[in-house]
Amino acid sequence: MEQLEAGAIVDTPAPDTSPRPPNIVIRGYGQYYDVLTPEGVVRCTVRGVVKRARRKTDPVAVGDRVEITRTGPGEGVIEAVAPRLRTLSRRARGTEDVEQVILANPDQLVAVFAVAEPEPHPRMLDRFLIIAEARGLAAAVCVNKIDLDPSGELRRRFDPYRAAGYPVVETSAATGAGIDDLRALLRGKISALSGPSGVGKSSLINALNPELDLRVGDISAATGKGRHTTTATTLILLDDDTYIADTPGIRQLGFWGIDFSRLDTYFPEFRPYLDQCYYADCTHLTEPGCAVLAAVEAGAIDRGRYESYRVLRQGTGEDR
Ligand SMILES: Nc1nc2c(ncn2[C@@H]2O[C@H](COP(=O)(O)OP(=O)(O)O)[C@@H](O)[C@H]2O)c(=O)[nH]1
Ligand SMILES: [Mg+2]
Ligand SMILES: [Zn+2]
Repeated sequence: MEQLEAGAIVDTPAPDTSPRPPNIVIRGYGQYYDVLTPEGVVRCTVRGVVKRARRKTDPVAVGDRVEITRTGPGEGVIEAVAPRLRTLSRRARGTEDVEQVILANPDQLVAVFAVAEPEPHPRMLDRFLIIAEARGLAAAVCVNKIDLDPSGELRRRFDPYRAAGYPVVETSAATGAGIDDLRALLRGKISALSGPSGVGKSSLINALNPELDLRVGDISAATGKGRHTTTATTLILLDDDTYIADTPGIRQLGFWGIDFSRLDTYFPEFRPYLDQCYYADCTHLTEPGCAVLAAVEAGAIDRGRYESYRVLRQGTGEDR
């Protein structure tokens, strides 16, 4: 019983005031995890009791705060995992109900899109933001490749996100424009940088910390794990208490565990209208007296954002 307590990971979120072990898991390699400690990186195995404590989730994930025992120079064992405050996760392949944690304890999700090359899909951005909202994660938008938008016209597609209340930073990894704004957004937090392939996530991480030299255009270089990289996450220490992770795109994240009946609350700009609809259980699809539909008509809610809501609210299975 004593031992089980030590290894246990509990489901109840810990209050933010609980002491957090300083050691953080930054990378996983099968049976091994690299744990960043105040004295450097320690490669750890995991005590059996930690693995047995929970079978419906990864016992240890990148971003977990852990207690370790040292067993030799640069080597140790993970003895306990602190309760996770939040997770960015998906359903483990080939299972119905096992959580695969992409990143434990993220403070925010930064959705990275490019003004062009590749052409941005705002409806895809909406999906990232919904995943963040549903998990209680703060979200922000990074609009990269602004060097490809000399007139400033292309980036206006992201105006609705500012209007919805999301921080929006505009960057160019190529010229260095806006990198300080991005650095300020990230400061003191654990951020998941997520977005479609090719938008410049690796380039941005390099621009933030040129010593890293992640190979641009090659996801595997960021994780050193070859082909299995869509799910592997590496946490990169940028600065004191500032970490970033290059996390997979939306298809890999998926909508697992999201309650679509609460979808309207995942659109921050809908919230002021939600208690003004005529019907208390309004779905905001066709009902008369719907305050959300009225706001769309009046131009107070962006039509594209509403369209994302409509498609996901009506949709089932494949559409989602
Ligand atoms: N013009 C321009 N190209 C960029 C910028 N950032 C990245 N790229 C290019 O976009 C391509 C994809 O970048 P990468 O960082 O690998 O994207 P990732 O897949 O999101 O990690 C590479 O050819 C980069 O050189 C930028 O700010 N401006
Ligand atoms: Mg990359
Ligand atoms: Zn309504």
